[in-house]
Amino acid sequence: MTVVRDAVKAALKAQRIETPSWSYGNSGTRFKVFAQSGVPRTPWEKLDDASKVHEFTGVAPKVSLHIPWDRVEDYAALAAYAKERGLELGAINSNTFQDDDYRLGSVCHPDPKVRRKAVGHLLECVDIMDATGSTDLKLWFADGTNYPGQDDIAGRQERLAESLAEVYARLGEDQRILLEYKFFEPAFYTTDVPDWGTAYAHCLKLGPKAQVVVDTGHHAPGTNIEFIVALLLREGRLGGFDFNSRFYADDDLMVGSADPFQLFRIMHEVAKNGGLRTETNVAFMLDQCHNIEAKIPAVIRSVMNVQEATAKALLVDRDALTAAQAAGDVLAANAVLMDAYNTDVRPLLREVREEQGLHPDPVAAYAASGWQERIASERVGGEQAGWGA
Ligand code: PSV
Ligand code: MN
Ligand code: MN
Repeated sequence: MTVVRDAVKAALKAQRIETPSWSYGNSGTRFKVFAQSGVPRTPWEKLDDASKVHEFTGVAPKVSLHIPWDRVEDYAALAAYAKERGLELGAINSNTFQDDDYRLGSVCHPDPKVRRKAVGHLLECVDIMDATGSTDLKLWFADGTNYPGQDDIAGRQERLAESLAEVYARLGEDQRILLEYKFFEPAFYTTDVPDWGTAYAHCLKLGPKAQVVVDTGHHAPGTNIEFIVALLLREGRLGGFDFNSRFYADDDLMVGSADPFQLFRIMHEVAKNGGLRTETNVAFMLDQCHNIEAKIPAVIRSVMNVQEATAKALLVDRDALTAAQAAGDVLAANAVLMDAYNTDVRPLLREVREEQGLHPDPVAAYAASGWQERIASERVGGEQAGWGA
């Protein structure tokens, strides 16, 4: 039992969770953005906030950037700034959805000039990766159509494939494309990368440096996400996660808040199928917006939620599970999973943190650190970062 516990602790200490720069900025719905005090005004300040999440959790050293929201003159300097704070720059997220030119799409647009502009942006993102040392180019396309007949469905797939191939050819040795899917929004009739199957088909054509990203908020209600995870891992094409919670659509709420059991089921498939091994290179990223709650504590809480689900997944008695499955003992197999899920892993995680020299309660430690008060008083003037900045 101690051996198991030690192995679980070691796996928890080794796990890395990447936080998104946009979770630190102001965000909202199409109805209202509620500005908060102390919100970063620049990518540099977003890194300062991310460093607090890492300081108190010990497992969040990577930060995803979004271009052009995090545009700076000197990306190498931004990477150096991150390094000074114990951070690394993670995935570079492209943005081909905020220009007027993209009304009918970006890489799937019927006009070659618009496709050229979109591909140009993606290539620029790879240049930025060269400067920051980032290995992951995360692509999410808002492309699709609203009305039957609006455009040629297969033709758009062809344009997508051509655009992706050009970007793939530009990747360096250690760089990869993480292709994200979403079943609808902003397009409502067809979406050009609506599901894991479409993303997987494109990745297969591209080659081994293209993998699928599973954003947990991007599925139709009732979709069995853990099945997708198991399948992609088996095929070597699970590049990573964009973790968040949803009740309805792309809600981007804190991961593990709406359905912690689903998160556990996902992490069980990850753990069981080798997804926690460093060499499998699954990026555990958050993709969240904190519209009404305090941002840094929400990111800390989210990291902890992923850790709790991971700990429970690691506690699954695999031998007992395999034996029950082989014996066709449905109830016993299910009970093994439920036992792990119903375990209170918070004491174990407190121990893990103490062994790493951290405060056992990251949320309390952050609250006591005075950082929130400091940024609220110091970050005055200038424009707070938000969606699109
Ligand atoms: C839009 O749906 C989205 O939420 C995608 O999940 C991307 O990962 C994210 O925006 C950042 O571009
Ligand atoms: Mn996402
Ligand atoms: Mn999304």
